[in-house]
Amino acid sequence: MTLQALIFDVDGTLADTERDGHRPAFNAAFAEAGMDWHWDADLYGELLAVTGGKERMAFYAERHDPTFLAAADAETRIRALHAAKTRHYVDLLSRGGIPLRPGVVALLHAAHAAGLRLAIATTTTPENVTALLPPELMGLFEKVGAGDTVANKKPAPDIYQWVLQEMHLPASACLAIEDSENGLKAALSAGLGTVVTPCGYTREQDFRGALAVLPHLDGVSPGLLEVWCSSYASNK
Ligand code: XBP
Ligand code: MG
Repeated sequence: MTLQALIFDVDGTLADTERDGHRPAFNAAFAEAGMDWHWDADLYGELLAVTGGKERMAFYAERHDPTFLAAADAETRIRALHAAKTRHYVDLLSRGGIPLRPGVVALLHAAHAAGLRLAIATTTTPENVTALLPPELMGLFEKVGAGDTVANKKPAPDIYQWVLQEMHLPASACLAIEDSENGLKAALSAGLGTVVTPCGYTREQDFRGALAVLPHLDGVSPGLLEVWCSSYASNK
């Protein structure tokens, strides 16, 4: 089937946001709440095994601060910490904290000009997407599947399935663009051909099953994506 749409992951794919964006925002929320949690760059790499900020905090607490989780108000505290983290993250982005990765802007414009439909499938909170992308790029996306839109975050296929349903498209007419193994698993489980462009934290991960693994999106054209989409369909 001909390629009709591209579905983009956000964190790591559109911008390398984890180490110098999400991580300091979590740490600022912990400090503001008077907690002694601090996630250094190595520890944060391990915590990325779990997608979703609230889920990541619960995962950390399970291992490093079980008494936190045993308290009756643990869930409320995680929600409050997450709201504070989102505020810090959005603030950091509004100060121009994180640039988009090479080739992203050109590919989005070229794909749109070529008549491809565009969507987002991410684990992050919707406000974080709007804060990262300038309005002229945000306006290119027809659907934004983000955060708690679905119950199960990546590597579950749910967010991709939600986007496909919203766009009334079969997986065979779309390609996913991802940066991580969890993201690749989610997209493949939804039946999507997937191109991976690893970022700082994900370079050593297992990308078996990807149509291509690229250092960046610079030079990637809609025509090339169309070729990969057809090869995925014919090899299925
Ligand atoms: C990235 C994530 C997110 C962010 C934090 O997912 O795993 O959890 O690290 O976002 P993706 P929130 O690469 O699919 O965009 O704190 O807003 O959950
Ligand atoms: Mg990602």
